[in-house]
Amino acid sequence: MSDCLFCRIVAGEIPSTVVLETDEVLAFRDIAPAAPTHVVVVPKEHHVDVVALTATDPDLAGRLLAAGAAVAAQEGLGEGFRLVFNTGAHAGQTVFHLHLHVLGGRPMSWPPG
Ligand code: D5M
Repeated sequence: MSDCLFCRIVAGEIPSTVVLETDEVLAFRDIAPAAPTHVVVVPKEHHVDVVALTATDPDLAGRLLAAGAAVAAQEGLGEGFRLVFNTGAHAGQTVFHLHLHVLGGRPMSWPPG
């Protein structure tokens, strides 16, 4: 999808700071970090959200989670981290290409805002 921001990052048309890449997923630093470590992990294939991905390819959803865990380990987040799928406008999703937020490096509160 040529008008999708994260498809364009996957295609290399928009620069990003990549921290992990496989055949299927790309992980890069969030441009507006909400924590000292903030990485987004995206499937290279376009899926709108986690509902769409689990409906069509639940195995890839599992591998996306594994990539998120690998990023957390690589980033040294052994004290704790958060994996977040904002899903839909009410949840704060602004980019409608599925992405897993990996957040860490500071204590976090609950519930989220
Ligand atoms: O999260 C969308 C996230 O995408 C948000 O945290 C900012 C991030 N973002 C937006 N543009 C870029 C670029 N160009 N590089 C890296 N990160 C970016 P959401 O859950 O949809 O609110």
